[in-house]
Amino acid sequence: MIRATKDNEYYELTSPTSMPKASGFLWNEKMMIHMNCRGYAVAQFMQPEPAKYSHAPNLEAKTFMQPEQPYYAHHPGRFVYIKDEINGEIFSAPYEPVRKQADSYTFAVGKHDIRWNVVSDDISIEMSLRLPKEDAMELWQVKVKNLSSHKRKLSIYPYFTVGYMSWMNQSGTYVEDLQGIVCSSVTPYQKYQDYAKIKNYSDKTYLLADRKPASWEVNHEHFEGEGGLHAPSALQLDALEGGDARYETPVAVLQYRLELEAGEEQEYRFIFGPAHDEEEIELIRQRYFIKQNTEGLDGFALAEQEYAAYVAEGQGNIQIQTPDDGLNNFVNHWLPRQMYYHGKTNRLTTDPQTRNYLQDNMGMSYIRPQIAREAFLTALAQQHASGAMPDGIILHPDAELKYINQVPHTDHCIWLPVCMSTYLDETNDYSILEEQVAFADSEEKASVLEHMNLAMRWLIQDRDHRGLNYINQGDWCDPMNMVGYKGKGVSGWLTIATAYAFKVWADISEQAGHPAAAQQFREEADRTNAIANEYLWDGEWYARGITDDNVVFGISKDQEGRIFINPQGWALMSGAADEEKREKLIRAVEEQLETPYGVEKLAPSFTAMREDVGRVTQKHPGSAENGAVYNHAAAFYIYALYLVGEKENAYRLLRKMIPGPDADDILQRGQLPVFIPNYYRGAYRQFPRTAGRSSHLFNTGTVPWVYRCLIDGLFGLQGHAEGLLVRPQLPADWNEASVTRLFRGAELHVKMQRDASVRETEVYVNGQLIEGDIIKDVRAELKYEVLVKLPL
Ligand code: CEZ
Repeated sequence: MIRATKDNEYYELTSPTSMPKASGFLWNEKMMIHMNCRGYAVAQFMQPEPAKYSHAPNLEAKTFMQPEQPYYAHHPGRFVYIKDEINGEIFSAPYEPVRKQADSYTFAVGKHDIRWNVVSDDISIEMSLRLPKEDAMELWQVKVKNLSSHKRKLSIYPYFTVGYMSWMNQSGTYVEDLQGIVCSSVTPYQKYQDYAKIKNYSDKTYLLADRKPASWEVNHEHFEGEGGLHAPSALQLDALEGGDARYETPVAVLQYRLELEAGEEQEYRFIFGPAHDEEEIELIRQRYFIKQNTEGLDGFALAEQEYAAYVAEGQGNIQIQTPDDGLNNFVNHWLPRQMYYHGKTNRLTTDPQTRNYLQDNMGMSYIRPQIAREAFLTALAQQHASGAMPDGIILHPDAELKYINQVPHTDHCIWLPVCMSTYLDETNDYSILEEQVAFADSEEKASVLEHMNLAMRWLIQDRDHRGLNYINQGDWCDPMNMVGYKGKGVSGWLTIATAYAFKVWADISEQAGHPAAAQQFREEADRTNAIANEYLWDGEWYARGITDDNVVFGISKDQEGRIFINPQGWALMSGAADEEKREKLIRAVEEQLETPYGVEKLAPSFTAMREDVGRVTQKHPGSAENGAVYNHAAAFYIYALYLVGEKENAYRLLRKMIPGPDADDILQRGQLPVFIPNYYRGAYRQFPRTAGRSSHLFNTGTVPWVYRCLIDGLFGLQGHAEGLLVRPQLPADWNEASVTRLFRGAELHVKMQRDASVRETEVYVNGQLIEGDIIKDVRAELKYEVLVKLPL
């Protein structure tokens, strides 16, 4: 099987399967390559640190959710193989790894569970996934039913991937007492100081079963064998071999044998998750599978109920009925859920970016305003006495600012008034401004009002001689990192956004009884708008910024990145754009940025690095910030359109955020309308084939802005210090719409309809025409019937 060549220059191997890892290696001054007999390679070169150029198709970063996540045969997954014991045929559910076309297949995404129903050869497999409310684990249910008219003999094999856990230590075995598989590892580390941290990690992965399996396999290679994942060798055997993994890649596979009469069904339940040690796994087993309450329900069953209730807490405060069914469904069911996820989890990070934290809590103002309130106080307690906000907000005592939060961005202060205004609209809780809060670098407390004033003043002083705001290594656009790293470059968007922030803060100050401060900030806003118009207006639209070398960019003479969406929308919000500029920039956006899938963030997308702009230009053209339909930015623009009463443009673009209703549109985006992704591919005019494709990344600041667009814009049912402001902006082809609006404890049933007899909007509350457009004195616990007559 192996032999040396005659001249001993080579060793030869004559089978690719007998020693599948048999390998050789080559090196030179700059690189090495480790090449195995089956064609696999690991190569590394120096630049000067070692780097890879042919990459494993795995996640680049463990803590990060990837856009357009690539999937491949060995990608982590949860599957069940089904084998007919009579004829040996196999299929798998949900679909991978066997990829056998089922007779019927349903994938159902719910609010608190995800289900599949797969029927193949008269066997029905129902899989469902739920989570408990608190614990990190997956609760799986698998039902197997014989749909045929005769008895069936089957084996089913839940196959849960564990994968390559650690190069230091990884193993796995079946543990009889636990009735489950336990895989163990040690998170790799180098510094002994890190031991204190890693020793507490949950480095075990387990699969627990409520029913005793006939057999199991924990060794991934033995399971897969030569058959490959679509026909694993272990499934050819009568019984799995009960293997273990000893510094080998583990897997969790169980085997159950079933004899099902015609019509008979069997049910299996599994728990899959991480744990610290076997004691903890034993406690989980007791709690979820063994102990029962007085009604005979175990923890598994109770967790389902508790989790459903938990998700249901994330109801929004509008229920809508409009002529657009797709919109109704999305707004009533999915949008608040996505918003709640952000507000509850802070995107599963211990140091959320400050702007994300504030905007996610802007969304929480509609669902759990108390949580939003606390978040504003938490953020302000980390402000510097200079007024500057940190790049991230620390939410855990052991947390530190990591990754992007080590890169200085200059926009964080503007989000304070912008996001707080929504909280105040919803709650009218101006008492938050009187709360006393310390600083990151000073124990001395100051009121929230003073903190906010400091933040605004910080924005005023962090400017160049022209009065334009520095960008440093980024603003809202994270990867715009090289415009101003030398300390001179400025952000056009941020300058304009500060003007808007001053206006919002002026309104809040006025309302809080500080008219002089309000006046000052209004003047600041006007001054800033004038500066924007002097240095940033390019004739048809606003520039994005001016680099360290004083080059204005995002303008008509640029070949790539000629126009950026953010300065345009925010200039509508800040009032920088007068009537004429408004018309021009809206036209420019429509002509250059609008696509069937929404407005792009910039166009044309950069196809090469622009070193005075930064890594945003290195992202693939049409992906993410480099010219995708970046929904967060699109939502700002739509909000701006509503602010200036551009209701048709606003609705057209708003609708483009949701996949559908046409089948072609859904297929092109490739996503179910159950969340808004952070982007749809853009570069529509450059790469139409891929335009519209969803990133599938559901972490995005888009959602609270969409909610704001609905509340403040489309339905115009915005909170106000005196009550509820009623200013709908329904698109012209809607004759009616109704909204149930929960507001400060009251429930308002609002019916909006076009009426030929009115020339201006009329609002009737419980049958009475009110003066003006504010429903005043809204009382908690009461219900109101509101009729809004809209002119044709
Ligand atoms: O991150 C988001 C940020 O979380 O990008 C937005 C920014 O406003 C959000 O705060 C726009 O730049 O390259 C990068 O660093 C990217 O910027 C990503 O990290 C991006 C991802 O989409 C994560 O959701």
